Amino acid sequence: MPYTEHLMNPFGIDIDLADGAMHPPDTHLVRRASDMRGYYADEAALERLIAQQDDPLHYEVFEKHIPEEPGHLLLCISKLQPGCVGDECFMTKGHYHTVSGTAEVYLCLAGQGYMLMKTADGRCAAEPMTRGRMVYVPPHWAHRSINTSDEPLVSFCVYPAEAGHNYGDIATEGFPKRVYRRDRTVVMEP
Ligand code: PAN
Ligand code: ZN
Repeated sequence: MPYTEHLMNPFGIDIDLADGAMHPPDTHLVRRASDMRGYYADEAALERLIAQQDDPLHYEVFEKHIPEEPGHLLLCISKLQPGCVGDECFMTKGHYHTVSGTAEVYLCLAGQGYMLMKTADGRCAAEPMTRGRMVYVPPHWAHRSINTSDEPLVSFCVYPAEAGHNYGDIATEGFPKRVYRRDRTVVMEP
């Protein structure tokens, strides 16, 4: 098929670098505290948060519609709220890519935290995230953002369009480390 038959038109979008809003996004994915059952160490603390704060917003992903086909790049804004479940810092679920040999670039626009990464064979790495810092997630590394600050952790993410998201393996395996805030000190354990 000649490429002209499925040619996509170029486009631009505006991104508010301070608050992470994309104008306009095509899809807006919302994760609430109740979507995070099974991810935090202190399950009772998560249930208290859900009950006392009416199931608060946990994180959002703003995306553009781009074909999920090799050659394209998917892009999104990831915005993770500040807070703790017990004393464990708010985090995203985390995932491997379904096509696990696909990488991802995260450019942190606001906030502070970590990109926690692990491989299926047990390696673990944590890269600090702060405004202006880029984190490269190589192929085969599961990845999760963790917010250690008092403001939203906002990142711009780009990855191959065929990557897909595998949440199941991380939901089962977990990550080898957790990040806590105790007396305003950030602690990574074990
Ligand atoms: C990101 C993540 C986003 C939300 O766009 O999807 O930060 O985190 P979870 O997907 O773990 O819920 C990305 O890594 N895309 O591939
Ligand atoms: Zn990813």
